[in-house]
Amino acid sequence: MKTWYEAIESAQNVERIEEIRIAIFGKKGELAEAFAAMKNAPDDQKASIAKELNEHKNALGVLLSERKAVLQLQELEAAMKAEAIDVTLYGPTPLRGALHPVMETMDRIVDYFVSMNFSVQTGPMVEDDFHNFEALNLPKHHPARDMQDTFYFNDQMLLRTHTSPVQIRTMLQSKPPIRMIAPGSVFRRDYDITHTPMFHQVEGLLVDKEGAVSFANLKFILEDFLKYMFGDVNVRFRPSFFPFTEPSAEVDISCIFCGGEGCRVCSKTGWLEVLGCGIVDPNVFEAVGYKDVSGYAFGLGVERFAMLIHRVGDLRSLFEGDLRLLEQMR
Ligand code: 2NL
Repeated sequence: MKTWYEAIESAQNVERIEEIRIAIFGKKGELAEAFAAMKNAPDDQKASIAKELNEHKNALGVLLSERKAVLQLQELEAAMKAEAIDVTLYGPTPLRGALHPVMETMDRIVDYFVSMNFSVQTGPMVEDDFHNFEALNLPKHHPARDMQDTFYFNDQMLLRTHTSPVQIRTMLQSKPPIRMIAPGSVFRRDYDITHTPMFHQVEGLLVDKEGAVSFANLKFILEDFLKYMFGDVNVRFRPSFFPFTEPSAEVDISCIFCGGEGCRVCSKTGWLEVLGCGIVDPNVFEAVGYKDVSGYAFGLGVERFAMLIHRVGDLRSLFEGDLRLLEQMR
């Protein structure tokens, strides 16, 4: 009986405790046998043997359950350790989307003009001859219509070649004063290194009373805008021509790649052309029935701005959806 105490103390798992319990307390266990053997003992010793056996029975019972509890706890802890999940481990990095650089640039352009109290207008991409050409001082057989290779559906309907028809629609629908921009996609039959058949424009238009709008007003807002977009650059206005403005100008910024020293990007000129503008031609106002007004207008290509801001060399890389490029834009 005495050796069981040591056996219980040195048992290493619950299974072993159970074996020991059966060996002691089972039907054919050591206690049952010892009690059975008692009947062969002399009568005067029976009481003391029974007392001793009962003491062992109680003590071993307590010891067994105590040791079992300790081993159960140990086994539970071992199992929990083995099955534990480290919630601090990094999982696979989820793929995150991002705004396309062209849209991000467009948003930034729009933000500037919204801050200057310009409203944002949109219009249809499928336009008619009047809104896209006729009203913009581009009558039939005007050479500028050849310059703008147009996607025609028939002799009246076409994909807009610029966002100017939005300004025409806005002028037809409301009265001056007008302060608006028209951001959106436009379409031309061009596809080479520097042209895609669809690209994005933001055009601006301001109209007020006769004599209220000057070229100086236009110069101020465009200079301020270009410094907002490109930082501390120089801005210059070069005389140019557009059918819908007179006088007209093209606007350059000092080259952001060489600081104006002259490099490959600016063709050694030190300047980058970024937009076109001018004082709205009276023929445009006549086409929309506006009298005694003056106004300025401008237009820019968003892809060109995005390429300069992100220093992307090839226009096509903006359209190929190459993740190596897009991932750098986050
Ligand atoms: C460019 C030049 C320009 C306009 C667009 C315009 C619109 C109306 C009346 C007068 Cl409704 N003008 N738009 C004027 C000057 C230049 O765009 O280089 N765009 C990419």
